[in-house]
Amino acid sequence: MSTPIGVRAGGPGLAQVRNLVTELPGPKSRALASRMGAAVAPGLTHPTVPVFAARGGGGVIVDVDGNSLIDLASGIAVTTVGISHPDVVAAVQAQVAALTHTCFMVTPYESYVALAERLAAKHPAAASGEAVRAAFFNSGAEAVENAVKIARAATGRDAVVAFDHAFHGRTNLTMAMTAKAKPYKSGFGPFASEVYRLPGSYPYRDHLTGPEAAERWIKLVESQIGGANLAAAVLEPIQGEGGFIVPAPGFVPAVAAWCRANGVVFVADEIQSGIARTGDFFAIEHEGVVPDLITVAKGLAGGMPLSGVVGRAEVIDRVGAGGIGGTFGGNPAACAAALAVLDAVERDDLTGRARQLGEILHARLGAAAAGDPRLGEIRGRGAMVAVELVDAQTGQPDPALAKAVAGHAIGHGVITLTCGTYGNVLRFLPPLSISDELLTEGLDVIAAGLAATR
Ligand code: PLZ
Repeated sequence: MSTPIGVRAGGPGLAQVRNLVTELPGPKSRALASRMGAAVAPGLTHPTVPVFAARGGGGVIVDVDGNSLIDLASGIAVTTVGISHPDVVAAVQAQVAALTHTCFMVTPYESYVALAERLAAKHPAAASGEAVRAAFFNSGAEAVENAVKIARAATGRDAVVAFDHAFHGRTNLTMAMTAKAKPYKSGFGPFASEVYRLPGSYPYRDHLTGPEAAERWIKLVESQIGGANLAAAVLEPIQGEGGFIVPAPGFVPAVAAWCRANGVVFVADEIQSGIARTGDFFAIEHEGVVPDLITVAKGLAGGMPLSGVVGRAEVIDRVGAGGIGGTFGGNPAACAAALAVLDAVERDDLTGRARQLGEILHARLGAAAAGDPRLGEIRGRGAMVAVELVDAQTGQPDPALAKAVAGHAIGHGVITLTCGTYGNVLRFLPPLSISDELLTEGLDVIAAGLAATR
């Protein structure tokens, strides 16, 4: 089993192979699942086959029974550099030994500042010499909340527009911005006001070109919200939970241009798509668009909780001292981890690696789709790829098939995720440290699962 050139697999001592020594879940996982059932809130999403993790690294998770599973989920795009990447582990260990916490707003420390500098340099606005600044928080939802606060303060306007199929989090404001009622919103209202939702671009289902979808969106904004009332448009450049929807070419640039012309803050929510995942550092780079604000989280700190807003100083500087922040935001250990992640991304060319993995994903899934009309569309960029599963006759979404294939996969030691408004999308977010062989083996299991359900 080879490790990709230049990529450190992480998880020292873990063989990068799938190796099943018990049925899945094994006896220890079953015992833990029963304790989980008694002690943990059932309102959390829980896997249909709960396999409890003990160790991990590279593309492998070793469970409590000693099974080695192939990781095609990265804990929802978090362990992009691999679980327990050695540089992340070393950086965190050194940082917690020196400083666990001071609160950046009480006694600042260098790692926070260094991370802000590094991320600012990666914001597309920095390329034209514009000043860019950053602020750090703990979760993705918190980053989105703060982006909206910044946009409202900067514009003096209230309205926020989000898109069909969007996911922005589970806090009150971000629930309002999230599209899907069940399980995310039903029973949890009332929601934050002045949040509007409009259709974006979903070429597989709306059959519109990018400019057509943008024209529809602009007309709706102008007639239903009013450009002068709109503080921010918040868009995932590739929608995550919503189904890995890649907008039609031209849609995002047209929306961004309209925002710029109308004084609306354009926010790219890169919480799932950012940090080298799509073959660029930010997915928005592919669109050639300079967003005002970018939200980051997930892959940023290699598994440590950290999120942030990175954006044009002209916008961010409009919030007065004390207006944003939080006790734990930008914790020293999380910032140290993120600096190690950025080093690994640059040193190991992880954007290039994401593109290589994307080629394997598209090739293997494309082969599975040949002669199988249930694979309606394979889409995504870099190592953020999904297949939308549909009924072969009607073309209607087939969530049962997605569930069956994901169930087959976990039963055979491959961890995947489903997503999509209709629950019919199988998504792949492998760690960028996975070997070609391990990814291919995982995708062979998916192909076998598809064949078994035919
Ligand atoms: N914005 C684009 O993808 C998190 C969580 C799924 P938090 N999505 C995965 C789930 O069931 O909770 C996400 C995202 C985008 C915001 C968020 C929210 O990030 O760190 O979960 O708050």
